[in-house]
Amino acid sequence: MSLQAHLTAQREAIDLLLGRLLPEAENRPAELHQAMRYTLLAPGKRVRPLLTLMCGEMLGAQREPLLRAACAIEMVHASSLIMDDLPCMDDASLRRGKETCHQVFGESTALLAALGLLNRAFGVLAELRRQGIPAVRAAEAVAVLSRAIGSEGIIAGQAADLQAGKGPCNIQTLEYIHSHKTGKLFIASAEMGALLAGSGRRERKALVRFAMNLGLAFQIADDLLDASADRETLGKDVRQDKGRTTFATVCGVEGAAELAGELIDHAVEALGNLGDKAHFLRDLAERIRERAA
Ligand code: GRG
Repeated sequence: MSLQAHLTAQREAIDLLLGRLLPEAENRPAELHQAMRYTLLAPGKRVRPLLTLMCGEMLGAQREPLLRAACAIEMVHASSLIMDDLPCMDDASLRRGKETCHQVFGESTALLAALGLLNRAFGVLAELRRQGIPAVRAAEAVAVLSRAIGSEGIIAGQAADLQAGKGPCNIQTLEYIHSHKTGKLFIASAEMGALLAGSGRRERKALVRFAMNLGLAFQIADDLLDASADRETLGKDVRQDKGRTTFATVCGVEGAAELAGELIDHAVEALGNLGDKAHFLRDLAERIRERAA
């Protein structure tokens, strides 16, 4: 099967289950559930849950619990997008081709929707026991996600980003910000797949290295697109980075693309021992290389 056909089928399965894992839009409090569904079900690329599925399926995880864990990851991502767009953060008006959650539902409902999604993500993981996943493994999945989000994970990256503000920052700080804001959830996505497959340390370590490099390369591509593409194409506000230090401002456009290419090389290297079964992961990495080129 081609990567494209595989991605389309996987995205459909993710979208279907995402819709089923949240309360219906008319369930009380209806506005809150509408807001949660609004951002979660809007057309995103679903890169992180795809990564979970690819890693887990490659290593032999069971389909249903794996798909649920992948959806939990996407819930966290959607939660972070809602919060990131708030006036106290990026103050954005367009996300996933639609008005941002707070613009449609108001700030307080958007904040509650973000919290609701975050909470539901942990619930979905805890409920994996009902899918036959041993309690110890479900608890480990909760721990993996909690570490990725926490004050030494995504939240650390966001705090450092806010602190850096529009002032200059060096490449080390920039790397810290994005390896946390973006990289940590990529890592958790891959680890979750390996964990649900019951993989050993070596495979897990290889996938963590793969995802760490992939996540940073993805962020560089995001920076480059923010500077070059238009709002309609990306479906979100562009030039949000204006005045901010980005990989493109520190390394120049060509230098940033080169750096992304090097990171993709490292990501692919990390898959070395996994052999041919990692072909979808290699293809995904190449897609991200093209995105940054
Ligand atoms: C609640 C987890 C959580 C965190 C709170 C607001 C915040 C702290 C962190 C912001 C994290 C963030 C939004 C990082 C940006 C990552 C990024 C590259 C987003 C764009 O991802 P895409 O391109 O978007 O995959 P789609 O819409 O396709 O899913």
